[in-house]
Amino acid sequence: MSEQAFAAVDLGATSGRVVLGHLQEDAAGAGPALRVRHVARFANDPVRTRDGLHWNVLELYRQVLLGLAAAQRHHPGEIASVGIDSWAVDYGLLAGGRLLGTPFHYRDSRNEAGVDTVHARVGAKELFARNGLQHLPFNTLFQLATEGTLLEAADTVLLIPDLIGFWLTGAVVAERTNASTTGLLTAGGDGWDLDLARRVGVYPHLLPALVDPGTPVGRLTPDVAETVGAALDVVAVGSHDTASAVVAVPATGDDFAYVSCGTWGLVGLELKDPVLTGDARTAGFTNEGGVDGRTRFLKNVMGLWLLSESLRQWNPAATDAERSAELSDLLDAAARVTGPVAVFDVNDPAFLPPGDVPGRIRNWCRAHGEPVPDTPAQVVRSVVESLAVAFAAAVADAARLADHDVRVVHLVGGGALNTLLCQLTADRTGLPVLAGPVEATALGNLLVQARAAGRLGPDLDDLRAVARASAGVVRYAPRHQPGQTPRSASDPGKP
Ligand code: LFR
Repeated sequence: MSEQAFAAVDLGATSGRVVLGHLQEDAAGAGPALRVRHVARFANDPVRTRDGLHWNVLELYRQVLLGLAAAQRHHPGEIASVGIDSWAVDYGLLAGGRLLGTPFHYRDSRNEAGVDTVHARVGAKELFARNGLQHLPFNTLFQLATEGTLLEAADTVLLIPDLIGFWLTGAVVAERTNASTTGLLTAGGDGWDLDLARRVGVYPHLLPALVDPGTPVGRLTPDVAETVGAALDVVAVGSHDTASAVVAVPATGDDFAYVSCGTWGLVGLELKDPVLTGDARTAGFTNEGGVDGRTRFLKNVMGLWLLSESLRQWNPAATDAERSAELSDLLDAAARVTGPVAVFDVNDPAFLPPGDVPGRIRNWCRAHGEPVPDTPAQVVRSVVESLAVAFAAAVADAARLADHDVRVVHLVGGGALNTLLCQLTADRTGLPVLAGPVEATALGNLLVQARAAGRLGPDLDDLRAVARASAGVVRYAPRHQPGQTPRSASDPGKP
């Protein structure tokens, strides 16, 4: 008999993938595990047109169809369901089922105007009290405030994974974890804040019914099923990629912090309830919705974007493969850099838009009396060092603000492959860092589907046990305590 498999569509800000997970019962006596295979991987290259920076959503959808068709071709009859996750906040507007305009990229500069419009109606303090979100200029409600006549014409707003799900199945839903990043959901995620929506100009009828991760969404429509080769079922997962990644944190107990490290470094805790204090707001923390009603109390730290955008600046024509080879050479060189290393504020909004990130880092350092990194290896070292400092500060702040014990930091996502970053994060936090799984987002997506199919235990702890059995984890011990952080790269600090 063929094995049962689940398909994860995982769309990141720079690339997307379709991944298959086969559930293996009791792998080598360690309990069930998911054997994860990549079926398709494709670039996600934004496109700038006269009106701004956009996602190429039609190309993404085409790649999803190709990926699902390939999965079905290689594993006919095995795929029990499909789950979709992506980055948060961005959306398509629809009228009568038609997409109105091309979705904007959250790094487009239009958002500042939206912030002013919204804040003129609802102040920052009240917003945080209602939606619990860190102020990020790209939160959906600020973006919607820039839409003007298009919003008037629309009858539905769908976040990106829900839009892909709609094209696949025809079902119109808003998955709750991702809906929590819009700024229009009540803190704690009970429902849309319709009063707030009205005050910021979003008609309640635009907001679809909320569904929880694990809920069946629908079946591929007949024409899509013909393209893919089977009438597969789509199941809601933690469709915010970070929510899926947090599900796959291979933690035991709750005294852990996580860094979900890809384009962004999402640093924080999993809690039962939101933290809505003034201190949490001014420290820039967010309360996003997690799977099973948990709160993801975290901070958006700039993340590996600083490296990917620097590489793009240094070699704009490089292919994906060339870029990852260059990155690995540069990280080796960065680990060997000696002399003082600049530590800059990675969260400075200057680093948000695409462009000359190395130049902006040098400007920041000049303006703040830091040594100015010159060579690419020095820039990379400075980025990695500064990310580790920001991660450590966010872990300490989260623990303090939520009054929560943290004994270990789980670093998941692509950043788990960056040994320098993992070691420096252990050094700067003074805590052990457990790095992996690298594919936490896809794994979390698959785990929620396997549970919905009745194949796994009911609790997040059950899912995390499967995550532990499914992926390797590397341990980094701190080489010194946080108070003894070195200023010189050649001095890793006292053991
Ligand atoms: C990570 C992420 C973050 C979100 C940012 C923008 O991929 O989803 O959680 O703040 O992208 O959507």
